[in-house]
Amino acid sequence: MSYYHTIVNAKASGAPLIAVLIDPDKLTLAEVPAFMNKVSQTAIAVILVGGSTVAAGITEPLVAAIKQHTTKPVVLFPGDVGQLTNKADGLLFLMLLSGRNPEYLIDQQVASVPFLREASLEVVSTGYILLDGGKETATMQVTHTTPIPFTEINRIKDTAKAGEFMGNKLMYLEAGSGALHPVPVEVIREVKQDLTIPIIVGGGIRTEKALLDTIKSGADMIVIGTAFEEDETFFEVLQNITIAK
Ligand code: 1GP
Repeated sequence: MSYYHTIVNAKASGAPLIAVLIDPDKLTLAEVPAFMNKVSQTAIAVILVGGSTVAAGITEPLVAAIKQHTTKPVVLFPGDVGQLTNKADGLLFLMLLSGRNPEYLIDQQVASVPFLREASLEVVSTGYILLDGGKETATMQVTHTTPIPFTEINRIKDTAKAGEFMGNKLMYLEAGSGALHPVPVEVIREVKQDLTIPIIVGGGIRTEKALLDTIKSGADMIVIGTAFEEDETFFEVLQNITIAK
């Protein structure tokens, strides 16, 4: 099934998906089998691959290795056009709506077209809103943009709604990789009420409570990266919780 429809179905059913984010800069090829063995024992439904500063050429062999260990959709979450590979199943076609840098609003997207035109990836238009999770992140440094504070709820909502009006099919609320504070429940709830498209939430979710709060607040897909990188026992948290809003 299309990964996009898997997310749409999750929204309809009220049982959000959990996605693991694998950063090609942090997981080596040799570590893939053991890591994917852990993933297979959990309710993780989607595997995202990407990062802000990944060297060209290392994403493709990593995705190929991951695909040897899973039938779950592997979806690119790229920081730039150099991370594209047709070995994956899909692509979050991101626009950095919180920023005002044309490089990440249109230039990278145009540059990707010659590759994507020939590729078989499922490409899904995704608004990407960087929020201030309390820590300077690589995304901020690379994109030269500033995140929106959690307190500016109307600005967050208006940005997300503008993305929906412009045709985004998914909206990603991002507190930043390794954020000190994940996206607050109130922010997710407000955006959720205002949009018809599914909402992805990630950044700084590293405790069971943060995960449960994010589930209850109405996120349709929850992305976790750092928690698994730093402490693989976090996989056990996933085994023990009921994933329903
Ligand atoms: C980052 O939202 C993802 O782009 C995941 O964040 O690494 O903090 O889990 P963490």
